[in-house]
Amino acid sequence: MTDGFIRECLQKKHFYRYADPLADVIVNVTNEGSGFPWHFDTNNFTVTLAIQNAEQGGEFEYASNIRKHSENFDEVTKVLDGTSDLVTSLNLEPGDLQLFKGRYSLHRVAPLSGNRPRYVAIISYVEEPNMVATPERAIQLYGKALPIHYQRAGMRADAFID
Ligand SMILES: O=C(O)CCC(=O)C(=O)O
Ligand SMILES: [Fe+2]
Repeated sequence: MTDGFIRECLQKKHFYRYADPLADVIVNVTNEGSGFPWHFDTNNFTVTLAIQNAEQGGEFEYASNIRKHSENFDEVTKVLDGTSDLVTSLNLEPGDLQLFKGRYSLHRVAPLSGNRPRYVAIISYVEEPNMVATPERAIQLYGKALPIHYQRAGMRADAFID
């Protein structure tokens, strides 16, 4: 799989690998009792390669382009309350490659159960070069921020390292 192939599929003029060292290429591991809560991505495009499914649950659910034109809080609230009719549920099989625009589409991994963890590889792309998450976002998602996150936010990196 090359960046060129993905770029051609998405037909984007502005297209770069996400430069965030914690989030550019990751394997998402989800175990029994958890999932991945409703969220929007920071990056524009995500390529997901399904590796292993859980025994039950773990579907990928999304509300397509729900905040494309505005934050659309009323509809977002319905999704969070489980009363929206805008949600699509997708059951990916190992080997499936998904191209997903997550910045404007609220999405989650539904809670899963069973002994087998769910694995997916995720490669992220953005429309601006050298883009990384804010320190707050990096800590929310990955439990830590690196010097590059603080530097890009205009903070002294060494002021935050233990
Ligand atoms: O595990 C997945 O299928 C998607 C996870 C996700 O939404 C993300 O990492 O932003
Ligand atoms: Fe996401």
